[in-house]
Amino acid sequence: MGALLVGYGASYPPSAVKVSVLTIFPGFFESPLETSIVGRAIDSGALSVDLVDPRDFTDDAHRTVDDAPFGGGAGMVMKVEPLDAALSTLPDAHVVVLAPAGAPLSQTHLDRWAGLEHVALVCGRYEGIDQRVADHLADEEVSLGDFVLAGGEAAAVAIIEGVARLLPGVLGNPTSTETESFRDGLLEEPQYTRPAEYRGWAVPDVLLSGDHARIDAWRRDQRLERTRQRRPDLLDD
Ligand code: JET
Repeated sequence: MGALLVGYGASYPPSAVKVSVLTIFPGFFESPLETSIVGRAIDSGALSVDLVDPRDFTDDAHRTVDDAPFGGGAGMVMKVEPLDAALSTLPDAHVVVLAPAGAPLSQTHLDRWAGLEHVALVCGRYEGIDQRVADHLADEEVSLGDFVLAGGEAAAVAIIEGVARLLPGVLGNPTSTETESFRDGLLEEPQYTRPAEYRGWAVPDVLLSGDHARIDAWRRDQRLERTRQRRPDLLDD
């Protein structure tokens, strides 16, 4: 029996995550789901992605998913009924709304979602989604950062990729996700490859020295120094 565990570490069967994406633009996801890490995660069975179009949950001839905001104002708001009907088909999913007003997304969210069986990502378009979706149908509301996209789809792709690379067997080197930026709260050190000099731009000498103790010490110092310079907020706690 023990031999069956080879390659899976301590967990068997390996955990698989299903991500359902609620989007009125399912075509947006075609290339991202076929490419690189995400494509391999899907091919290997570690990840499945299911695209759910709220228009398929409308009951009018025009398949209406948006309407004018109560109280007036510019633009349109995504209606609650099609999103509620679509989410009703995913009763066990952990529901995440993508919106600029959400909590800032962090590696901690991705780590947590990579351990769930089913996550639903709700993509808003137009000026936003009726607030009752986030208030009554969602488990959390997250934002990629302090900027506004035309819709949640690009944020959903970022999240799918961030989750996919955490799933067992998806990345070649399993220790690299443990040593990288944010895992221990520091930025990564800079990396270089050949040539050792290009247009007069030299690679730091220490990296060519072959002295691994000095190289490790330099890397630790670089990580601390860049974090101090670029992201002092990461050192605050
Ligand atoms: C976003 C996500 O812009 C982002 O997401 C798309 C978006 C744009 C405008 C409104 C919107 O509404 C969602 C909502 O939920 C209650 O109103 C979503 C930027 N960072 N991360």
